[in-house]
Amino acid sequence: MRIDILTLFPEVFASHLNCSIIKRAQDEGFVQVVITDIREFSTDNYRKVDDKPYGGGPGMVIMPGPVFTCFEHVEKLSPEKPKTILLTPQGSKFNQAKAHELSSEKRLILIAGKYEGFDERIRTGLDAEQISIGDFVLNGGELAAMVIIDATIRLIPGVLGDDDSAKNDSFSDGLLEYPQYTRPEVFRDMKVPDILLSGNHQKIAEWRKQQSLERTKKNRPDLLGEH
Ligand code: 6GU
Repeated sequence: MRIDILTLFPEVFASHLNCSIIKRAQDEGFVQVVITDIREFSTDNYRKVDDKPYGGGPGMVIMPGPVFTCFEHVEKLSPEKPKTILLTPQGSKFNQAKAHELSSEKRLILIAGKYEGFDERIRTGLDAEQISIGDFVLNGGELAAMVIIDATIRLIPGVLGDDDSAKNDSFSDGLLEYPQYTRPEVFRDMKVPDILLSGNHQKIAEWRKQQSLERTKKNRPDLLGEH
């Protein structure tokens, strides 16, 4: 998969992309992530990319020119037709199902903007899906883009060493993950549940399912359709 990110803050991506699983996925050729600075496509002497909103009001709005030129430049860098995503708090909410959907794409282009917003023609003129990562406002779409690529890359077959480790994740069956334990058996008077030491795999599977259900009911009743 090729992922292009269009951003006004290219430097914020470096540390995360050079970490653990994402780094390995790139080194092993599962994914190529390319960052492009929208500001490089400003036609203004001062490299300006935003301006005051028509009709008045606070803040600045990202102009369509630099974003369209940047997008058209990046699109031509690879022959695959991309799926384009615009990061915005007005988009539809990202979740694990969407991560699975994106993980099977050959090519993604993610466009991150500032919170005051994009000129509406960026939404309507580019064939982009608008995605939000939750009901809160970030200063820019960069962290949202990182959340989306992190969740997506780990679902590309082969990226996680053990193919099963994504299957047991929270949300993969619509429930939160069950409790996990490792050594020691007793830590500060807190004991590992006997059932996990029993060696009875069927009983363990039933216990885990039950724990998943209880945890989901308590913390996320919305996932069970209970509000
Ligand atoms: Cl995608 N962008 C911004 N600026 N804020 C957000 C978001 C995106 N998702 C949730 N909050």
